[in-house]
Amino acid sequence: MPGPVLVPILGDQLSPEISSLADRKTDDTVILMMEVAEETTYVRHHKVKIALILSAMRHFAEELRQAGWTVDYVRLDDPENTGNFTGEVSRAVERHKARGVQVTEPGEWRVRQAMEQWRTDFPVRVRILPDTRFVCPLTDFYEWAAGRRELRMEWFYREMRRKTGLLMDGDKPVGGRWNFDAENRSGPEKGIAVPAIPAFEPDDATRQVLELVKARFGMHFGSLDTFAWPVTRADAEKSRDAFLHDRLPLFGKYQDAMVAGQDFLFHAALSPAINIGLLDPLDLCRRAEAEWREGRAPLEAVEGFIRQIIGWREYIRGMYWLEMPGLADANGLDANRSLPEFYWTGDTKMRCLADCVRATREHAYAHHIQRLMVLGNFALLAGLKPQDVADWYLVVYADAFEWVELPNVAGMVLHADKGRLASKPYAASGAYIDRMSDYCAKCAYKVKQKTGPDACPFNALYWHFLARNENKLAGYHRLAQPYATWRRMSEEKRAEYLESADAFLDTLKPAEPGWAR
Ligand code: FAD
Ligand code: DLZ
Ligand code: SF4
Repeated sequence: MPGPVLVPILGDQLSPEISSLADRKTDDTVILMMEVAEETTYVRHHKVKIALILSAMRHFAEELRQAGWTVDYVRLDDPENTGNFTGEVSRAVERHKARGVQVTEPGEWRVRQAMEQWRTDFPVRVRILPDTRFVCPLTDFYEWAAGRRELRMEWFYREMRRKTGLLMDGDKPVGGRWNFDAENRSGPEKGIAVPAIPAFEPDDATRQVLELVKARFGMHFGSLDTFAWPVTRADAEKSRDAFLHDRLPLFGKYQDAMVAGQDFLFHAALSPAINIGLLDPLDLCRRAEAEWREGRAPLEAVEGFIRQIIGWREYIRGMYWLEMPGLADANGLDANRSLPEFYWTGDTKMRCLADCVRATREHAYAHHIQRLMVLGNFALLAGLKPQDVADWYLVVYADAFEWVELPNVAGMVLHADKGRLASKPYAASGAYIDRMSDYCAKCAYKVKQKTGPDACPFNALYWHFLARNENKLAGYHRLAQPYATWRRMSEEKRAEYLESADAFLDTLKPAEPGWAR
């Protein structure tokens, strides 16, 4: 009798519809799930992220067994555990006398390289299948990108709308427009009632994992005290439904707003569940569309939400595979300052940054505009090294996998890819943060003051950034106006900005090595 086919399922492939299982029968297949040291420490992930993934893996193994599959589950503390995917798949091929290995492609370049090696190193046939949980197959993305001078998300997004039929009226967008972003820009309004997001009490399996993480990864960044993420499909679906009913209607309006202490606002907080496979992104979009069709959510909110998923998320994934491996080393603006320590400790007088780091430490989550316009904007303006910044984002967020983290950091935030992804850097002074948040009123710095030790540091850093990158960025059409303003300033004014920024940058204490790797 030939042995079974071995199907390794990775920690972010927790979907019953995963392509590696699509043509398999339960009586001829062994599913392999592996908790391995290399994945838990290739960066020193936030404790919450490790707990989420290991607990979700254990629950998924149970879900598969209930559905009749044979699951071979290797735990982190198994004494025979080799500590990496290759070692564990190799051992399992031997253990089960498998006649072949069938696996869905991984989300990270690093793992893809290892898997390619399996084809030559293992004594059995290895099939690597496309990940069909994405709307746009990579081959289609490469075709879309080929020959285009500019790869803009907006054009790609329209293709995805046509392909899925989401929010379409025949071949026209519903409401006569593709994009309702102009309606989605409110700052925080006093007294807005923000619905709480569902919190899930850890069950026995999760409690065991929390103990394991405390014991083994206690020195990693982050707190486990408020761990409440969904780790099962059923709980992820409860989270999804709560978002669709309670928060989607105001998602668009407050998408760019920031309120101190309100860590989720009207955001979905579903990215961890989507990225590890507990929720299907296209199904989520169809449900969001139904909310609009049934009159329960306005078009601008639903369009904005769907754009994030079939637009940004898919586009980011395509760009990752298109630009790797070079993207990991890109440094188009020659930014070389080390990551300041406050990214890990939150110990800074800048209230916006301190609040974003606090939320990140507590939940392994910060919402998009905090990641982009506070934490990311600071990294851009201060000229932080892209690789330091990318490591930080990969460590601290529960939804962080390199395919989605790196293009957002190197492309969207730091312009390290020289504008392949975004048409201009998202640089902003304190005025933007003041308009979109309630941070500045109680900050130790004065947002309206431009220079000097009491001035909001973002103000002088903004001009410092533009001045030091003038030869690289002055030609950008969308930066013409700020550069014209800079040139109109008196010599003294310009010198005052640059001195003020330099004095602030000199106060930054670099992080000790060892936080991320
Ligand atoms: P919502 O604001 O409610 O958005 C809905 C969904 O849209 C998200 O769940 C997500 O699936 C998708 N989405 C929105 N924006 C993006 C985007 N720019 N790229 C990809 N998907 C998007 N997202 C990750 O999933 N993992 C990451 O590691 C990650 N790193 C980021 C790093 C930086 C510097 C920036 C600026 C953004 C990053 N994002 C990342 C994108 C985005 O910030 C998160 O997806 C979002 O904050 C998740 O929270 P939410 O589910 O409440 O999202
Ligand atoms: C992130 C992560 C962690 C912390 N641990 C594991 C693990 O022990 N086993 C596993 O299969 N996957 C884990 N993951 C997710 C992987 O890092 C992820 O599947 C790869 O990076 C490919 O995207
Ligand atoms: Fe942040 Fe500046 Fe506002 Fe302080 S004043 S919260 S540093 S933007």
